Amino acid sequence: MIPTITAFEQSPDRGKGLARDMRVRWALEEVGQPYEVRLVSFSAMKEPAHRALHPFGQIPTYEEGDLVLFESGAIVFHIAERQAGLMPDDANARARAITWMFAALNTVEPPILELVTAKILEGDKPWAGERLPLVKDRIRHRLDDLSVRLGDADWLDGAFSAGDLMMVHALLRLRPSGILDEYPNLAAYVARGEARPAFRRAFGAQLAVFTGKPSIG
Ligand code: GTB
Repeated sequence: MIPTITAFEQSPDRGKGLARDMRVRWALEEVGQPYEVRLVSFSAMKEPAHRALHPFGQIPTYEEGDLVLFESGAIVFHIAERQAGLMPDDANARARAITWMFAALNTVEPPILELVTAKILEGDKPWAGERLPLVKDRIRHRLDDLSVRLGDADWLDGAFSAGDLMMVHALLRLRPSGILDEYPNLAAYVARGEARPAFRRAFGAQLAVFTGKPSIG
């Protein structure tokens, strides 16, 4: 069965792969699962029809027959559980890959999102200048540890997994800040993720929504 996902009709990043449907597209590409995309406007997202799929009125969602999912982490996990390519066969290695998915979403991504909030939503507040360095330091605190753990390995725990997919995508959001480049091994890790053919296909498909023509980014 071909699943359908939802994505921004007009992404604020102009299709540069930062919106979270990118994670789902990338996972589907990694496992070789064709999919369809339904584009939704910001207003349609808040309508009852979309809220029936996503209680918070957001993208991405995932529909496969009777199954409806929201939350990019849950969707990627579902894809990785059912199809080969994103989870190791060994039970303990699978558990560790899942751990890295949670680490990406619960430990590494939150301070990165705080930076986005501090810059974009709160950048004009009188206290923004004082808050920004604190937020950046909280990110560095996480990246210091992540960088040590990754060391000179290609991926976080053996072969590329759904854990790397989530981590690379969370880190991508940091690139404009310059903080990622303070960690050459993490910058190289993200670049390795972006170089994967499945990433390129997913990126091209997301960009094509904005440009109106197929592209591989
Ligand atoms: N925890 C949820 C998940 O992981 O699926 C979060 C989903 C979420 O934040 N969705 C956002 C959304 O629907 C799009 S991805 N926002 C509309 C709304 O809440 O009304 C977040 C996002 C948006 C834009 C960019 N960008 O342009 O750079 C990057 C990421």
